[in-house]
Amino acid sequence: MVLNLYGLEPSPACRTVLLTLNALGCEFKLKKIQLKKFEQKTEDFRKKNPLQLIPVLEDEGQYLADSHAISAYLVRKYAKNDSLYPKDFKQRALVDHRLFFDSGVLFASLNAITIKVFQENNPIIPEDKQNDVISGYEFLEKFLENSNYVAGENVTIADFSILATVSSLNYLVPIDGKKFPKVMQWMELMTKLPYYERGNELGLALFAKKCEIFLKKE
Ligand SMILES: N[C@@H](CCC(=O)N[C@@H](CS)C(=O)NCC(=O)O)C(=O)O
Repeated sequence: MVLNLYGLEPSPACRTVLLTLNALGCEFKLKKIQLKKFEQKTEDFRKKNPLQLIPVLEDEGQYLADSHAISAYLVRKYAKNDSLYPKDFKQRALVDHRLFFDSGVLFASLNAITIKVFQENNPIIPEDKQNDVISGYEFLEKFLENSNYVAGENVTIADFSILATVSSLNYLVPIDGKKFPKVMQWMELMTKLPYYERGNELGLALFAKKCEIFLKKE
């Protein structure tokens, strides 16, 4: 069964799903949705995701949206074991906490900046928006105080989503390695994953290039 992923590699939310798909070894086709051509705003795409955002996964004729929800679904349906999204209630509660932290805090702070920089074409990142990002880094540093990964001693989909977001944020509000050594260590650890290149690195390089172009305008 070939899955279709509607999205684009530079998009952090799409990279979360790319990490999950590659970690699971799922066969999939990337159906590119060009945001700069507003392909997510078409009537056809609205039928796939009423929120008109990428990524969207198509599996057996069903369309699923939101990178966190898609990743959880993929593990439940296709993983050989539950390590990426544990079935144990307490472990899962921790993973869910980190996923919601990404969605509600980290990704929200990224989105607030990318709207300004990419959509409004404004190269100046307001201080309050930078502070929101730094406060997100502070929480993440705390989460990593006593564990190698963001939700314990094993890699989970929470690492995928937070990595996709934070590695992108790093190009907009650089992470201070002296203040956030655990965050830096964890990011380095994540680059060792065998599916890191296909899941995050390639798309992140495109995202970095985009940041360079838009921020250079100052
Ligand atoms: N919570 C959603 C966020 C999705 C999202 O904001 N996607 C961005 C790309 S990273 C998008 O589609 N932006 C297009 C737009 O705002 O029109 C998820 O995790 O999938």
